[in-house]
Amino acid sequence: MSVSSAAGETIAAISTAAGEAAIALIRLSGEDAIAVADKIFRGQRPPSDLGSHTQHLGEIVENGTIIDRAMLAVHRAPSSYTGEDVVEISCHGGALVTARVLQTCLHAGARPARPGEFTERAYLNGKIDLTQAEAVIDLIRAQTDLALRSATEQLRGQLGDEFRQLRQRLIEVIAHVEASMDFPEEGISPDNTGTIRDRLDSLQNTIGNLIATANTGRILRDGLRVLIFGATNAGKSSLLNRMLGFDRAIVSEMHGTTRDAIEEQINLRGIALRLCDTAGLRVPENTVERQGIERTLQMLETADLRLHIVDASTRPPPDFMTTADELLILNKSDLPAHNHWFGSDAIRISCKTGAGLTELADVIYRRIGGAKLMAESPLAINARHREQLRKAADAIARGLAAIEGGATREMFCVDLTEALRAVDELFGGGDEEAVRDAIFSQFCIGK
Ligand SMILES: Nc1nc2c(ncn2[C@@H]2O[C@H](COP(=O)(O)OP(=O)(O)OP(=O)(O)O)[C@@H](O)[C@H]2O)c(=O)[nH]1
Ligand SMILES: [Mg+2]
Repeated sequence: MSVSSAAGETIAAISTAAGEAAIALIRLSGEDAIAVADKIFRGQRPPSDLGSHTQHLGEIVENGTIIDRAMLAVHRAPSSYTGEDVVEISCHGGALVTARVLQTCLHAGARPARPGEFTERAYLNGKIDLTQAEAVIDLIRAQTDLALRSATEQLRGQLGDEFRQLRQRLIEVIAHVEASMDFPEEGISPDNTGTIRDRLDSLQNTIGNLIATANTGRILRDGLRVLIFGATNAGKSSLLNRMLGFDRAIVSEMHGTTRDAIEEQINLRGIALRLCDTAGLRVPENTVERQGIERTLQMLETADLRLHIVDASTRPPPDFMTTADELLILNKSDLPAHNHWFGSDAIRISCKTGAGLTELADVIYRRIGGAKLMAESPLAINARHREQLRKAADAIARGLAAIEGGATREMFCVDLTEALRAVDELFGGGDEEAVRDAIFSQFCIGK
């Protein structure tokens, strides 16, 4: 695996979040990490004398001035997160003191790290593969137990292992065909055709199963988009506030209160929901309201689940309609229901009293297949993986068609090599730089 030309440079960053805290962590990585530490750390022994994976108390000093008392840990290459010499300084977590410690590192020869550069180096030095690097982002961003479990499994390399097995099987098929390539312009012998077809079918099956986890992966990483919509004054904003547990959206008896979509994330029994309140649907009274309503209609098309809220104490508007793919919710059950709703088996709630809200959560959980999501293997691919797997599947499909069409072995191998390239890119092979930039730019500085 190639090591970037910048890897020799020693980088430094504050790895903990900005703001006041008990401690902050400043990290150094690179050839001169320990030399930089020698210049700025005053302890019983200089960092260059300290054993790997040990931690020592001392002072961070610049030009004879003590900046902070701090703990310093040395992790020598290659047994470190990045695979390079790494020094970690745990200092007091004030914004100014942390910035000063970092500055001291920079004055002593380090340069500021780019977002994700520590993890990028771990990848470049072969400590982790790309799927594990992606798992680091997922882990940091995880909002639910399920997302956390999935990211942890991926970080352990489970998803990478699945991809590696796929790669191995593909290589075996290619090797099998190439072994009989004395006359590449010839077709594949009938003896071989059946075996190869079976193996490729089985590979397509595995790829199909992996691609099928993409939706779960999206839900884990981004949350399910749940849209609250309906006529004005139905209680949409009241429902958002109830489900969030605090007053996020303005509620009023005035029709057309909400003008813009308001999105908040909630955790429904381990599943992240991106709950969105929208502008109420009616004939708009002005351009602002029209825009709001247009936005609601657009969002309705992409939502994973639509919650259609109605005020059950009133007659529905003449153009009222509901479809089976949305969840009809009769709000204001604390008030006498209008005749129209008699006999309706839609779920009844009251955002005023809280009645029916637990049942609503049950219904939503069932609708989104919550139990199945929670029980599934936590391994789920992301959009980039899906793209690569699709490319591989398409190339294999072309290969299969080529066999049926009596193509030459050489032509057949071109398709399979293309499939292999797509699988390799899952780990970071192929168009390295572009893929890497896309992944590591999502990180925070210091990771
Ligand atoms: N009695 C009763 N009133 C409710 C209930 N839920 C909401 N309301 C009232 O209904 C009115 C409208 O509530 P909102 O939550 O602002 O309704 P909305 O659907 O967001 O309305 P727009 O933003 O205008 O589309 C407010 O006066 C709420 O207090 C309920 O369960 N019972
Ligand atoms: Mg509203």
